[in-house]
Amino acid sequence: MKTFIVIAAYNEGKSIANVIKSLKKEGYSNIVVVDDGSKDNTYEVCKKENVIALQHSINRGQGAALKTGIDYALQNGAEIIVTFDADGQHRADEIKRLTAPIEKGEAEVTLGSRFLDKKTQVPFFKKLTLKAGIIFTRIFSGIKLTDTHNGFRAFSRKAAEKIQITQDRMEHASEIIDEIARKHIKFREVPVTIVYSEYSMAKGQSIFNSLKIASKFLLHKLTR
Ligand SMILES: Nc1nc2c(ncn2[C@@H]2O[C@H](COP(=O)(O)OP(=O)(O)O)[C@@H](O)[C@H]2O)c(=O)[nH]1
Ligand SMILES: [Mg+2]
Repeated sequence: MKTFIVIAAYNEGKSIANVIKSLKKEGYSNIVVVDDGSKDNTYEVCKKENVIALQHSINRGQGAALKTGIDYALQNGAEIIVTFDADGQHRADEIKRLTAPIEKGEAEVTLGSRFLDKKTQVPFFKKLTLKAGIIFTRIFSGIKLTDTHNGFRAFSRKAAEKIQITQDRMEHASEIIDEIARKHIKFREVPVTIVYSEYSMAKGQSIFNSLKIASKFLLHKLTR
């Protein structure tokens, strides 16, 4: 099935080339990188690596960038869309785990979970925030998951058309799960490994930021 890999990238000039190479090595050729107004050379690196490089002229956030990439993939005949991080935290050789259940028609969406097996060593404070996110999602979206803020997912074309991403920044992660619950979209969690490198840890979301993201999502949900 025609699979598109959609990557939102903000100031990832140091890692994006290796991420693209790892995807090509696994045989993926429909790679869409949305450079979200980066201040570094992310866009130039993507051009050089010969992938579909889209660009926001200002920084709008990961949600907005994924929406741009997903819309592009849908317009260009994608049957499966995979969202993948630009900072090297996801593994290209695990994409098949996410796409297989969709290809077999067993799920419309697959969600990567770093807590389904013991392979990922999650740093203590990150684990605390992620576990709080799981409880938060259970309460406010009524959906029981083992990992709610994992950007490694796959959507069937139909699911990607149904799920509306309106939240420009990190709140989109909660919104996607909320949409799955509200629209009764058939999903499955799949074990994935998240790589914690010094680079990705230095750039990743802080606990303070997570609280901000949670309150912004709630405000949106309650005023919808
Ligand atoms: N398009 C876009 N992508 C972003 C932005 N901030 C982060 N990202 C990307 O989103 C992915 C995950 O972000 P990150 O900060 O590492 O989140 P964490 O891994 O959950 O702590 C990475 O690929 C980043 O490049 C942004 O403002 N715009
Ligand atoms: Mg990260």
